[in-house]
Amino acid sequence: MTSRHRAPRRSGAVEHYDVVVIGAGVSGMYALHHLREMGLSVRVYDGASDVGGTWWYNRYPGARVDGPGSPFYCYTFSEELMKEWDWEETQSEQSAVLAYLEHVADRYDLRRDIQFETWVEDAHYDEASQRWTVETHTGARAVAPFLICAVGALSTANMPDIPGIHDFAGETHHTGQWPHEPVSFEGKRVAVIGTGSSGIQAIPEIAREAAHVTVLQRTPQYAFPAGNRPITPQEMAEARRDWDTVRAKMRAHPGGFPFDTHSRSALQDTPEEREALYEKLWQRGGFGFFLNGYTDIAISEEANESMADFVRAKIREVVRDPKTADKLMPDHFVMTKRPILENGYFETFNRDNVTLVDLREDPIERFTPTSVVTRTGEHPIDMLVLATGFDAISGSMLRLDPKGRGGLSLKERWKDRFHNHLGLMIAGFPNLFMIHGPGSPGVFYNMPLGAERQLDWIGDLMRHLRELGLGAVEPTTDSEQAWANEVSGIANATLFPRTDSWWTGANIPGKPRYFSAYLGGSLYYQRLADVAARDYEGFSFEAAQSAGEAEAS
Ligand code: N01
Repeated sequence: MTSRHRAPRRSGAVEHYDVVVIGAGVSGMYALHHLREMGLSVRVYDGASDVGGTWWYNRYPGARVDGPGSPFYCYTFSEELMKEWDWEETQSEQSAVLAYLEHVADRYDLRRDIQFETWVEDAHYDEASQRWTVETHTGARAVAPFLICAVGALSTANMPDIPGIHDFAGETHHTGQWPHEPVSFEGKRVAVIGTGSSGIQAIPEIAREAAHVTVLQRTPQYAFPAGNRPITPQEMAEARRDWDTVRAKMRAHPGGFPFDTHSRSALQDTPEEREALYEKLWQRGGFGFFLNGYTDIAISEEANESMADFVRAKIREVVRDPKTADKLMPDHFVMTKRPILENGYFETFNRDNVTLVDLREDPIERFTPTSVVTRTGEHPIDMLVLATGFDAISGSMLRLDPKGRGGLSLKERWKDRFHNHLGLMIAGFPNLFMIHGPGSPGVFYNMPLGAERQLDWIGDLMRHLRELGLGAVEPTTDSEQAWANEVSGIANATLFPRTDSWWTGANIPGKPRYFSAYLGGSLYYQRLADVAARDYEGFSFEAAQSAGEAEAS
């Protein structure tokens, strides 16, 4: 593990590496950089034609960071990288995040080890050689002891199965597979299905250009002002001034951002005090409601109701037509679907070229080549935008469907539940690692930082194996059960599992319905450190089948 940037071995058409990584998004890029720095030979495959993953695919109009945002949605492993990249807005546009990732790829010369436009069709483990073989759509094969699945928590598009949808003759675009050529809405009648983060970002942009927009809404949503604004040079300087302290603060914070945490319950305040705080956070915009608000919004029904009432009143203030405002009233626990940041979404319903259809009262019956037909009538359209989200968290792993010991398929293993330990490994699938998979904090944490921290831990485990002459590691089923209990125990103490959402898998028909993310925030990384300190308690190891061969791999 000391030689730098080890070259792969080739035998016939098969290439041999130390590690194969699937995915060249935020996580796969860091996997390549980190493991290559450890001296390992790494091959990355990605179906896209360049780096970026989710930021490469999601280029629909209005796409921006809709979390706490810049300048802290970034890699933290290099102070130089932090110092040389200027972020311009707090909620960076998709193109700005992609430009940053392209810069990272250039700076660390990542592309030389990434094979683009290459779809991995199969991955299977061979117990005798303790190796994974991946096969790509071109028929090429690569063999490696370690397989890292950086396949994205939000990358397998959810395509609704609606009668006649394939007969629709106009352009159809899913927000997560948006074309690279410009899409013109000018003079067109556009229907949008879906009012999650993507729909709520895209709809105001589409409405500015289109002749007419029909918004087909299944669940009304709470959305908060994005509060996007330029980042001043002084703020960038402040973020960089004492990077070690900022980085330490990010690592200590439950969500991975360098902000102070608060510990005040909504129920400790009077209704007037609550209202004053909500109003202040509303005016400020951004993720303040969740980072600087009350701590019990996702725990106490009463606290939750106080915030939900406030947001509903705000929607009513903005939307002029009371009937439209009624349809826009969310009725689930606020925060228990992914909070959304908006830029003029509710105002859009005051335009005379926008119609809202409430699918709960007026469901879609079918598509024709030129229209969408709901129970109460027909809406002629020229274009269909599917903002229908993703088979999230577990979906991309299941699409890959790796085969572990004895040819066991992941689809079979995960039929009823996404069994895993620490959100990283699966019993029966030795040496396979997931990034941001089920059982990890994933989408509840600053994702670039979360990927770094998971991959640093994985790198340490690989080093441990090599140092002790071990060839394979996997969790025990007992440790998987204990982890499942821990993940569910935390989630069940909150209101999150009580709402249908992509967090609970309820958006995908037939998917196991339970809350699979670890909600303990940065405690997760303490758990990882503790497991490593206790000689990887909960994992079983196998000796390398032959020390010589393991070293040669
Ligand atoms: O997907 P969603 P998304 N018929 O699942 C509706 C991240 N993100 O792409 O709520 C009718 O949230 C569905 O209805 P319902 C962010 O974490 C990040 O918007 O299931 N409607 C819902 O309204 C986000 O949470 C950024 O009842 C159907 C919508 O489609 C996550 O990605 C930007 C339907 C899907 O909403 C996913 O967001 C955007 C059907 N058959 C997203 N099927 C940035 O940071 C689904 N729906 C840049």
